[in-house]
Amino acid sequence: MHFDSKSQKSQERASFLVIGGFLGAGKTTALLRLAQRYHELGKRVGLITNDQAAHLVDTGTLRVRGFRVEEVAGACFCCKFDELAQCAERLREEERPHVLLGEPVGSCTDLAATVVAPMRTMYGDRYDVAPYSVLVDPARARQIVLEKGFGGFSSKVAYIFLKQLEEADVLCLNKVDTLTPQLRADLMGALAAEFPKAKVVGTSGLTGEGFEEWRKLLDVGGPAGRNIADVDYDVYAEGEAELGWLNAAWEVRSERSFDADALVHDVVARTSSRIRALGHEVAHLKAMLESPSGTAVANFVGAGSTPHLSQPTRAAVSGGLLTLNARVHMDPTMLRSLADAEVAPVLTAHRAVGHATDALYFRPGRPVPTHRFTKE
Ligand SMILES: Nc1nc2c(ncn2[C@@H]2O[C@H](COP(=O)(O)OP(=O)(O)OP(=O)(O)O)[C@@H](O)[C@H]2O)c(=O)[nH]1
Ligand SMILES: [Mg+2]
Repeated sequence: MHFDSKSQKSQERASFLVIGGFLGAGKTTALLRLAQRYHELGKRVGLITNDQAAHLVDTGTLRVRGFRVEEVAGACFCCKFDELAQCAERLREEERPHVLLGEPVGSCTDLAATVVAPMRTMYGDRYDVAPYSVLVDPARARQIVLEKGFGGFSSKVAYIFLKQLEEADVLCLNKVDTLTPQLRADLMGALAAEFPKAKVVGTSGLTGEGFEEWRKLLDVGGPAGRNIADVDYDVYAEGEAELGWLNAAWEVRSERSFDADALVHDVVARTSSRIRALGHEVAHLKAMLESPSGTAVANFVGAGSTPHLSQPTRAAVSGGLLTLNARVHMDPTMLRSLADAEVAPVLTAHRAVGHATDALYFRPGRPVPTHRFTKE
């Protein structure tokens, strides 16, 4: 297709896909797989990430794969709706994407009312807003949906997790590669029974299982953001504020070379092990080392999992920028001190030194959405 004028350019419609779900559910991994699939199908793709603060591992993870990524930082999409709309518009003008994919903050809920429905209603002239997908980590679903527990968090954090499921148009039981057939059937059955308004699909961002079925559901369209949940903003705000947030960065260098993959893995393993030893639940801990030889990323998502190198570089490097993003059920000041104390010996073990460049640590503030659309 040719675009001869700016007006034709701005008439092009794009699909707008919001992929939600709790911290660590696999949103960024899924976004990347979907983006790659759309690219294979000849579609241009734009991505929008979101966090309560700057220095995002997710943005680095996606940019390094060659996609254009815009970032809404400083608050969630719902509280920065106008910025989300501007990012989308910038991508639309500059990249003319067929598909826009947005990843909201994993501790947010009420997104059907505050993001999906406003986008559909206010920008329906330029976007086909797809059904709202929520990814579910099976280990957390087992704890909170099947066993009716709180997943190592408090009842208020579990409340957010359940509200996220309630407002989904499509529920993806993700990471099905980790499940026995019996547990998979039990979880699929429980999700379908407890959230009957949603279509339930089994997916794996690692193997790609279920992604075509899911993508077709998104491409066909249908109701988007119409499952508005009744959300108690006091409980929601208190639940979010129980999570300590840390985005920290270090300039790392070494007289000799070190293994980038082993370094990020060890940062995550050592830090998460210390947090768990103190009795706190990790929602997501991610470490990224950006160097001229590539970007290495490691993650730990709690719920009985083990540290995982999600993006290897297989490179020996002499330095780079190390970024740590931690979302943990603990005091953020303690989290910051703990991270400083645990990262230093890992660097020493790899014969590297680190200079802390930045550290943002806080509890997320009360969500105050720009819009809340509850009716057609
Ligand atoms: N086994 C398995 N692991 C997965 C799958 N999808 C993602 N992961 C892993 O889960 C961890 C978290 O994945 P992310 O994609 O970063 O999760 P997220 O939902 O974007 O996390 P936040 O941005 O912190 O909310 C990483 O270690 C991924 O490699 C999957 O389908 N199967
Ligand atoms: Mg992510």
